[in-house]
Amino acid sequence: MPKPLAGPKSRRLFAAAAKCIPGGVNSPVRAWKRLGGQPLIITSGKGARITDADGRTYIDYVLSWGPLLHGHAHPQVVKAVQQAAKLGMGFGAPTPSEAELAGLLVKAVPSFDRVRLVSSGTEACMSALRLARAATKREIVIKCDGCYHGHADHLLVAAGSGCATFNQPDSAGVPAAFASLTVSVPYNDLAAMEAAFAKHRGNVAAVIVEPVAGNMGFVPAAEGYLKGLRALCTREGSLLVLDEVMTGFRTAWGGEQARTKVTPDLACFGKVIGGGLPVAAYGGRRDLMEHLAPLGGCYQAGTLSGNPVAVAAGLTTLRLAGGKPFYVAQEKKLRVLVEGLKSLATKHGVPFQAGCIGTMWGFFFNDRPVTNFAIAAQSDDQAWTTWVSAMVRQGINLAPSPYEAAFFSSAHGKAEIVATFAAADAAFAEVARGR
Ligand code: KE4
Repeated sequence: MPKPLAGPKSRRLFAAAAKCIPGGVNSPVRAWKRLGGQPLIITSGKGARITDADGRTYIDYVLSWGPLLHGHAHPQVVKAVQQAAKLGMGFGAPTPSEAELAGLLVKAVPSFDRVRLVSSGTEACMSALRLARAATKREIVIKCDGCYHGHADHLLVAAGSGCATFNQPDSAGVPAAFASLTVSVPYNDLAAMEAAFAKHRGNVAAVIVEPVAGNMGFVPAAEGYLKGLRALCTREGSLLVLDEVMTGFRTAWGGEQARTKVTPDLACFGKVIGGGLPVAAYGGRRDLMEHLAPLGGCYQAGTLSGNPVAVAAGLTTLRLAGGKPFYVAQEKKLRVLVEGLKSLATKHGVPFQAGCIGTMWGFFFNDRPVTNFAIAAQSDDQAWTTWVSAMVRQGINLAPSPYEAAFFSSAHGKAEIVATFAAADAAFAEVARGR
């Protein structure tokens, strides 16, 4: 059995945590089950790097699962949070900053006439679908196998991310009646979507989809797929909901809907718009959003929605990016990393797929392009485990599941890319030896 990836202090701290927290983690995918089940305990981060309890540093491509567009503890983000906190941690009342963030989102996101701030992607997706059902007076929601839209009961159907990691795409505790109104079809398959509409004609409230799937690994929408979904929903009188919790201001300024010019009826954002603190949002056309209380009969609420300290982190993060040029520049750097990894895999004869959009990327140990969850699940698990373990051992932090995406930040530069190549070269060699 290879040496555990976590050092002695991490192991001690994890054992203590497991005495109070189920599985020692506050979110299952952090449990590192596929990497030996003993996660690193992280004590700090700065720029592109994190440090664990044993003082080891790692170039980080998890970036808190996507929020950290500018790396860890960016000085201007930290300063904004400190200044906001000094004015009070929150008031349960409207504040100037939440309206500023809402204004920035409405200006940047093509589908947003109105936006409601919440505290997590789960809340954003759950609320957007409640609104879709209220506005259309229909019940069925169609999602895609391997896409993950948070852990609301009715969305834990054929779900990705941690659900797929633990082979639990449907969760215990969700009554069949709750799940029965959710239909899941393969991603990138318009014929399957058409068939689902035919089966539930007149009762489909919404289709919810990740415009770039990041919870079955990194799987971009196929050419024409999003446009096809848009046309189908328009024809059927259903709402297209883009779950941009991961892609929002990660792949492009304004999200994938800005980059692809496919405008949904509603969209969900999170992660980057909170800059690492709990901010998420859902929004869309004014006529839809005005179904929400206090204007309409669709209820959604939240104690910490629009919290000024969290909003300060999100606003500063978005202002630091500022617009499209930031993503063009970052993608240019990230493409060097991705193409270099592909070249190293080829050098060692290891079947490897990799891609990137904006500052989001991912890879599969597969000999063919991955376009949906079923193909993702056929990837070489042993190769993934060997390679990722070897990368972590050499100081490169990657998601502990093959059903996740990877991320890049403006703090990642040439030094990080060169160090990643050196680690990857040795890791691919280890995979090749084991084949
Ligand atoms: P949260 O409730 O975790 O903030 O967001 C749920 C969510 C919704 N939609 C998409 C596309 C998402 O990726 C997520 C959450 N992403 C996972 C990682 N794939 C969060 C990490 C975790 O669950 O610990």
